[in-house]
Amino acid sequence: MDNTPEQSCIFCSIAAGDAQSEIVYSDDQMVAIKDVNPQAPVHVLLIPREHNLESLNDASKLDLSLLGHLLYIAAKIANRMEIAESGYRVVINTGEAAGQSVAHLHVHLLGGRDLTWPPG
Ligand code: DGP
Repeated sequence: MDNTPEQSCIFCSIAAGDAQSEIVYSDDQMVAIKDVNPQAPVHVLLIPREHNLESLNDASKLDLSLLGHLLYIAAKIANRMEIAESGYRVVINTGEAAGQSVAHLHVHLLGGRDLTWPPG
C-alpha cells in the first residue's frame, strides 16, 4: 500500500529502478533521464535519489552540495549531448504557478533548438 510520499512518487520509483525510464546518467546522488514529454530535442530531468526535497522551497544549507552537483552534472550532460556550444537552459519549476507537476525536486535540461525568452 502507498503510505509514504516515497512509495507513491514516480521519480523515487525511477531512481530505484522500479519504473522504466531512459537513463542518461546515474551516480550515488542522482539519476538523469529523458523526459517522457520532451519540450526540446534534448530534454533531460536530473533527479536526486532522495525524496527529502519536494521542491526548491525545501532546500536548506545542508543541500548546497547536492544542488551544486545537479547543476554541475547538467553542464556535463549538455556537453555530452552536444548542446553546450549552441546553448541550453536549466530550469527548476517550483510550485503550482510555475507548472511543477511532480513533488520531488528535479532540474530540467533543455536544448537542441532556439529557446524563447521570457518563457511562457
Ligand atoms: P515539472 O512540470 O517541472 O514538475 O516536470 C515534471 C516532468 O516530468 C514533466 O516534464 C514530465 C516528466 N515526467 C513525469 N512522469 C514521468 C515519467 O514517468 N517518466 C519520465 N521519463 N518523465 C516523466
